[in-house]
Amino acid sequence: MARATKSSAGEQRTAASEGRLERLPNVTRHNASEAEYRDFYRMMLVIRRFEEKAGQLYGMGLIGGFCHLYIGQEAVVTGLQSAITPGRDSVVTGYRDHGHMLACHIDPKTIMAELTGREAGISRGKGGSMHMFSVEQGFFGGHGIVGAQVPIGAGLGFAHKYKQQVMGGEGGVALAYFGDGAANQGQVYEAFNMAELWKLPVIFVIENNQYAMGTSVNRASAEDQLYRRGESFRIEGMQVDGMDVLAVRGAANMALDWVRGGHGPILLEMKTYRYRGHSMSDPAKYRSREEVQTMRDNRDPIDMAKREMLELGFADETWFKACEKEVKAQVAEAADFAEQAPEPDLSELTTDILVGTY
Ligand SMILES: Cc1ncc(C[n+]2csc(CCOP(=O)(O)OP(=O)(O)O)c2C)c(N)n1
Ligand SMILES: [Mg+2]
Repeated sequence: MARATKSSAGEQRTAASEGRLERLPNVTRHNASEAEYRDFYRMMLVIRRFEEKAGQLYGMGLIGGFCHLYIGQEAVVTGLQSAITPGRDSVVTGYRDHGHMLACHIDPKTIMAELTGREAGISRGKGGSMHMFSVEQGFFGGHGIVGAQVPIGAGLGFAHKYKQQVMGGEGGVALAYFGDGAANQGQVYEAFNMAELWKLPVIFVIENNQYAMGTSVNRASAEDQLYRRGESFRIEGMQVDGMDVLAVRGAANMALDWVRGGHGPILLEMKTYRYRGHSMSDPAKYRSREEVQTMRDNRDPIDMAKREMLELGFADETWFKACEKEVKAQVAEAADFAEQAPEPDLSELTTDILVGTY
């Protein structure tokens, strides 16, 4: 049923008469070609193997500070970012950011070198896992403050709209990713309000991996159907199987049509799961091993894609073996580079630092 809303003049308007969605649409899975599906598979595998290697380097003491791995969530960034244009559209996320960068086609060598604190790293070795940036590829971080990236995402959306409308540029769309825990942060809702009021081209993506550190979403959220969190700002939401790369890409297609059509922001709740602890130092006592194993066995995004590709005849075992070999070699090359690259010179301690005086 159409939702009735009140205009400022008081007369009844319907969602349809305002050009708004009549109801939450069902997500149509993307009808991938063989080449697309192979690319999606390869990207998910690059992220998985990169993160496993990062975990190993952390264990060897080569990575210091915090390190939050993305293993299990690969289908989310792969499906979404395959639909955007790096450099024209923009991406912003929290601290679990390696996968987002890889899906922005940023060189794995510069990401791994950043993790190991080397000068060749994308933040010259001074940002580490949580603080990376690439204006060229439209990647705006990498943020350690939970939820802080959401207003930044609204700001990016504002910049896209401004550049298009005032400067005659091509426009673009901002993807602002945040977690189920971050979805309870106050600033998220200030950003929602402005984004809808100004009809900004922003796709808000909640990566609901079921936990915020050790707290499950049901324990922390009064409304745990997170796709509904935009309702009081009139932001439409869709809930998506975030373990199914074609469902994610299908949602991305619909969301991009919506925001590029000038309707303002949209909210996507990606139901996903992280296999590893919150960060490398998390003993993960808040959930059972069986819970994680069941997800791995039944809902793994990479295994599910492989099964479907085999069924469709899009690839055979020989192709999967060759893909594995190629991806492992790429990740090994990134790790070797990161281990061998020099650390920043001591003089770098005082560069790119904002010093305030009072
Ligand atoms: C403002 C703020 N509060 C608390 C923290 C500590 N903290 C870091 S990550 C995190 C959990 C966030 O969980 P979620 O948003 O679900 O993202 P996920 O780690 O699952 O990707 C918390 C509370 C922080 N970094 N910033
Ligand atoms: Mg979470």
